[in-house]
Amino acid sequence: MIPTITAFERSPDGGKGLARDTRVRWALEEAGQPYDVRLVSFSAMKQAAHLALHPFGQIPTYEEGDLALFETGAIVLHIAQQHAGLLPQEPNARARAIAWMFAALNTVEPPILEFGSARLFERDQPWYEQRLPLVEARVRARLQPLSDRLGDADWLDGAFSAGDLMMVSVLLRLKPSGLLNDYPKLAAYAARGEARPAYIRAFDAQLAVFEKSRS
Ligand SMILES: N[C@@H](CCC(=O)N[C@@H](CS)C(=O)NCC(=O)O)C(=O)O
Repeated sequence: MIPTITAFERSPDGGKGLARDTRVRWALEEAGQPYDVRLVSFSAMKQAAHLALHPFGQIPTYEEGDLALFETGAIVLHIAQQHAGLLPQEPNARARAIAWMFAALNTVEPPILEFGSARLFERDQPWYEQRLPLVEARVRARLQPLSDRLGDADWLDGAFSAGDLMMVSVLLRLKPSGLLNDYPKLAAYAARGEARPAYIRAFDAQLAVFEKSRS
């Protein structure tokens, strides 16, 4: 059965891959699973039909037969559990890969989101210049240990997994700030993720939606 995901009709990032449908598309591409996309406007996301799929009125969602999911962690985990290639078979290695997914979403992404929001929405505030270094320090407090743990390895724990897919997706949110460049091992790690053919297909597909919305 071909799943259907939702994505922004017109992504606020201009198709730079930051909208979270990109990570779901990437997982589906890694799995070799075709998918359909339903585009939604900001107003449609807050209406009953979409709220039935996503209680917070956001994208992406994932529908497959009787199953409807929201939250990229749950969606990518579901895809990874159903298809080969995103999680190791060996039970302990599989559990560790899932731990990295949680680490990406639960430990690394929150300060990165806070930093991004501060840079985007708080510039006009009188306290912006004072607050930003505090928020940035919280991001750095995650990046340095992550870089130390990665070391010179290509991926976080053996072969590429859904844990790397999620971690790279989260790190890429830092691109506009340039902060990742202070951590060359992480910058190279994120670039390795971006160079994967499945990522490129996912990125191109979400960019094509944005470009079509402008024509
Ligand atoms: N934790 C959620 C976050 C979902 C999320 O923030 N989606 C954004 C797009 S990347 C969205 O729909 N924003 C519009 C809104 O919140 O109104 C996940 O990982 O799926």
